[in-house]
Amino acid sequence: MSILSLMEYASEPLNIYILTINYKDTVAFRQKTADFLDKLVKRKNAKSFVKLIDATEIFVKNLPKKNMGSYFTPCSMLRLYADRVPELAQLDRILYLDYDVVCRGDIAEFYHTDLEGIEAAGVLDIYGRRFYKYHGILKREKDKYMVDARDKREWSVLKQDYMNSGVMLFNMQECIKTGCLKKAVKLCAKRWMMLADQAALNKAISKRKLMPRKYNEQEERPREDTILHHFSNNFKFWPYFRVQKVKPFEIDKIHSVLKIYEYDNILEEYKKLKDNL
Ligand SMILES: [Mn+2]
Repeated sequence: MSILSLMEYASEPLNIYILTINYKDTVAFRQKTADFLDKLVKRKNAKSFVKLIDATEIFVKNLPKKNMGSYFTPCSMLRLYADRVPELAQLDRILYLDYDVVCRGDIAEFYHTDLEGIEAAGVLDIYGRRFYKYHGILKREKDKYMVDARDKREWSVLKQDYMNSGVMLFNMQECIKTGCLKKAVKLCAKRWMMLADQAALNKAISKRKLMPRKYNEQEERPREDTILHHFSNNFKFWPYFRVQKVKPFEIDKIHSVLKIYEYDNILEEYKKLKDNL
């Protein structure tokens, strides 16, 4: 779904890397599927590609030990290993996207945002912005490294900087220079954290750029200007507390629970291709 939606709006070739591992009971992403997707994106733009990278070896050597039993799959940690994958480490920038992110506009402007002296650009986390007050009113050392590029300051009364890790634009060379991803992996090995990869990234990255909300909308429904819609888990407090999970490829739930119909074209296409995946 993510790739189909990206193809729909991309104004430039898409160089897509899928990281996977073959570890214990995680189901590895299949080469056959990657090959199929590669052909698919090339049909739209011959310069596009989808490449599968097996990071098992790198992962096993640096297990995020204290966070292995958490309810997120170990695959959610793979973004932290990008700097150890030679093919990725040589790139200037990487836009990391969760598999539950759907695109509804051109991401070129976001992708090309100025990252001079920045480790990563991202959007505030919908829950973190409420629950985690990293700075509060006190000015901390970290503030001087933060760049706020949001057109409106929708989510900030206090200085908030807790970013959602589902959409993150990494300046690879800066990340390698500061070692922030390695720091994040170390944190995951040392102690358990509820949102492991996200908490670790927020701790490890200090030179950050806050981007407008439209690049990672985490509410159930997208807004008019939303470019990347993230189907992250929503906490529901009424009438009883529960975690509502709807993923973009769950066609029936998208209709019945979220009552969203705008992705129907892409969903139709997805249905047709699904058997090849
Ligand atoms: Mn997600």
